[in-house]
Amino acid sequence: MDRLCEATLDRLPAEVERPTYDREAVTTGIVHLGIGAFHRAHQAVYTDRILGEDPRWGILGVSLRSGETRDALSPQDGLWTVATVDADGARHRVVGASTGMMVAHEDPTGLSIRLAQPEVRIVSTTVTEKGYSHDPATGRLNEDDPDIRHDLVHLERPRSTIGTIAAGLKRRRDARLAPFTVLACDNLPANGRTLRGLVTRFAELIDPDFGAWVAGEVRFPSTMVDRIVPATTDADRAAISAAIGLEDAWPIATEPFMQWVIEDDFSLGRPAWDTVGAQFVADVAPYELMKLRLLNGSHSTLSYLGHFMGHETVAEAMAEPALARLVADLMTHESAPTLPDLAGFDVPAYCASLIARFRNPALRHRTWQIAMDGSQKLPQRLLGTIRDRLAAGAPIDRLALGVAAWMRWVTGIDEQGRPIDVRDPMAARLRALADAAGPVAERLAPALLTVGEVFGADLPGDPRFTGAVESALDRLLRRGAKATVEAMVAEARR
Ligand code: CS2
Repeated sequence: MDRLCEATLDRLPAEVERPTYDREAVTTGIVHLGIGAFHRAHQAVYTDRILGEDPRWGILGVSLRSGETRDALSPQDGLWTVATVDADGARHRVVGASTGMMVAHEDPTGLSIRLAQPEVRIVSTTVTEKGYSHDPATGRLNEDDPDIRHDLVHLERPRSTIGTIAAGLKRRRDARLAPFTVLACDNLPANGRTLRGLVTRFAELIDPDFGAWVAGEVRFPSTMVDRIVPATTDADRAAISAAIGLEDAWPIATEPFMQWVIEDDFSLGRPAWDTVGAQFVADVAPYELMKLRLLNGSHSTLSYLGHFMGHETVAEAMAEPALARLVADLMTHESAPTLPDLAGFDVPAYCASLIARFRNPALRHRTWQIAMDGSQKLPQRLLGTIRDRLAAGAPIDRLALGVAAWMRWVTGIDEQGRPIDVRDPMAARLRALADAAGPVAERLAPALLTVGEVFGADLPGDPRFTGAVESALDRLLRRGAKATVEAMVAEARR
């Protein structure tokens, strides 16, 4: 089978969407850090849709870790397929928004020089929650992070996301060029404000005047991003290549739904993403809370519990009646009441749409993938909701069960005594705490609650929280996830 590339584009079946603009005319207006599947199925698709009208916004994609994406897409002239799949079948779009790819650690200096080029007006990020060298509980820069410490001394060849952004900004400042806008596109609370704080603090540590310039001159709009994009499997590659009649080594299978809400705060302009489905607003916060708490908080809870029940995918977990009920009740009775009033927004309908999205039978979204990096996810997905519920004197039983399920997860042993491949920046530390405590809730919960980077100082001191988590963990350890969930759902029905 021939490879997808510029020369074979005209052999695509008529029903496959492809770039209708002249890719040769596209210039690089955006440098994106973190060219994983989510970015290539989300921001790159929105951007691909506007390049015919405005070719200034091509994307230079930067991998911060490995060269596999660059190596897979270079033979394809930076083209990839996004397959939108659901019960009705699959629709395909070949995306051409890439103007090139770099691997940061191969040429960190070259990358910062690239960021300083005047045509680059936006630097965006999808580096996942663990890519910000921050303390998840406070959002503050982790100044002990090895890459941060390296970059503070060797800013000419940065390793971290924060250092890379700061290096590009410093080159622009030194060259008296206006700064690019920094556009955070990760699932962090107030992601733009959080990233502004991190880059400003880093810059201050380099030079207080540089820090003041970043704080005063650089724009960091916040965004809410949403599209469920599972890691691509070999089965996806085979199905998508067969559907388009060409080999695509690096395609993506995703859901039909996509949403992007962006604060309209750009110093050097921005693509007209609102003409292709994105929304520009003055304040993203309500949209972000809604999404992080209703979608992501439910995702994490059902993934830990579902995995313990033996379900490999979200759709399989949602086929478990008691778990589906628990997730719906978590959204409706514990998370939704903490949301600010979004004028005219139909929260019950949104929750119903989330349940339908989770049930998508065509998406093999692994519970193990969502369970990853829980130490970086829990604060914005469950703990913020818990704080608001406690402040309102409201129950947190289902939220606490989600926290307890994470605690069981980080022990690294499942209900059959088999090892769990726990991926988390704090995995070793969490495992050591769990091993020292042993599989007894009254010791295990307090041990894990000592991790201040996750739980902060307030929650471990609140007996309503510690009691609810310890009780839920005890039930999980003694009775297992399935019996615990079924009992909680039955109690709620009485
Ligand atoms: C998921 C998210 O992997 C995870 O943690 O909860 O990637 C989720 O699929 C997206 O936020 C949906 O927009």
